[in-house]
Amino acid sequence: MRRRTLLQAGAAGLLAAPLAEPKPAMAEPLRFPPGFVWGVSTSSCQIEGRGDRKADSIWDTFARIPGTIADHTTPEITCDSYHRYPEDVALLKGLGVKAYRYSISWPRVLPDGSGEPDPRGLDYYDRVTDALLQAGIEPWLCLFHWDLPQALQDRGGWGNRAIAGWFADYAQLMARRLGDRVRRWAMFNEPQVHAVMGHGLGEHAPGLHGSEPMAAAGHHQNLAQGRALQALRAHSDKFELGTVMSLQPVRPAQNLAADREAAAIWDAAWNRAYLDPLFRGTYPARFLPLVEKLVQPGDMAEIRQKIDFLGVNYYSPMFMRADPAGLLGTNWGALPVGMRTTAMTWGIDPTGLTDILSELRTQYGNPRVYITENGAFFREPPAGPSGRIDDQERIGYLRDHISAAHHAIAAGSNLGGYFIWTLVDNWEWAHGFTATFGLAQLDRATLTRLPKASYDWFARVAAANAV
Ligand code: IFM
Repeated sequence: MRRRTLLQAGAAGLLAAPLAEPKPAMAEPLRFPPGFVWGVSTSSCQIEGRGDRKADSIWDTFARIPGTIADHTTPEITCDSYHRYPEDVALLKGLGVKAYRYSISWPRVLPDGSGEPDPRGLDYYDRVTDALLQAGIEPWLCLFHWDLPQALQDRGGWGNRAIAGWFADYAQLMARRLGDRVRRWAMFNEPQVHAVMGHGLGEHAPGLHGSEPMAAAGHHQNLAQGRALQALRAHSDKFELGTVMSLQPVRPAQNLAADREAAAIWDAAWNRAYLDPLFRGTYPARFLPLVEKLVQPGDMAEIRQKIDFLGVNYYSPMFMRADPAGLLGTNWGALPVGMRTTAMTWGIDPTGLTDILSELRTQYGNPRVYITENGAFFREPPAGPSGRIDDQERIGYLRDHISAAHHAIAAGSNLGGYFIWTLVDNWEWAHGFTATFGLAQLDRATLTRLPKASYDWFARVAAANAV
């Protein structure tokens, strides 16, 4: 069992109260400012399947290692959106959302990571983008959601500083190809998760362990982001450029000096090692010693870029404890007594979202923010006579977080939209298909998409706020 799952599950088992009865869905959805963007997010590796892709990503390689994926599945088929994207677009249209965040599979368009593109990969993203536009849905394109070409991992991956140039070249290729139709570009999705889970704790691809690979992945992603932002800015002044981070309030598991310090270290490694370089051109003091050797003259100026938006992915707060044997002397701690959890054993706390938005407002200059992921996995009842899964717990979770977002706007946050994670149950990384976050269920045998009650509910929220 994985470290995060094990510790939080243990904690939840001992301390957390059983899930409370979900409240009924909002009868009158909250009103958001005109122009507020409602959307849904997905990622290439989790939905596309291989299709006719020639080259592996690091997740293909990782999933072949016995014991890495909970249900021993691989991303070979997932939702087969490579072939079935018209069904996804039809679902989006039925939802009434006006924005869709999806990502490019870097190895699909550049099998070697750099050099010669594969026209089939580029054609695929043309088709998806055109289908979205025809349906009246704005494409929000993310360049990197963890599926690095294996060919680049073989050259050192995020441990090799040269990757910053490879990434900027790849970004330019995509801008040349899709820049006439795509205006919103996110450079990265959750660089901290990729660095920590993939390069520090070994629970995600590429399965590396330790603070050194973690810090190198962090700094080189930051640098790559800075280079790509400059390249895309030079390409077009019409682009809206940003990036997406997983931001989580970090709290001490117990009110002990050692846990308070563990929380501060983890806050630096998880949140501020990505926010501070981008907005301030510095690393936080508690993270700096890890990257000092890697930072070359000029790096921080390249990383500190003006962005048009910050994407915030929010699910839960974190509770940390001191652990001399753990990464950076920290480890996940027990959740507060009575805190409800999702089936991921992640604590449910919508005020964590308002806390994050308030920090961005007060400490980082109140940037334009979009919540680019929020959602939940709960054990679901089987489909009822209507054929719909009645996922009231998900509806309750979404309603409470949308309501927290509404509070943040009232408090002055520059929040412009909210995207749900995710459209259809998909391949949830090391959890395989065992963790389902979709507004629609995936029938794994037929690959049919079956909307759940939350799909209808979210359609009503979007419709009530349509402008
Ligand atoms: O599925 C992931 C997604 O890829 C990144 N953010 C969190 C989601 C749920 O774990």
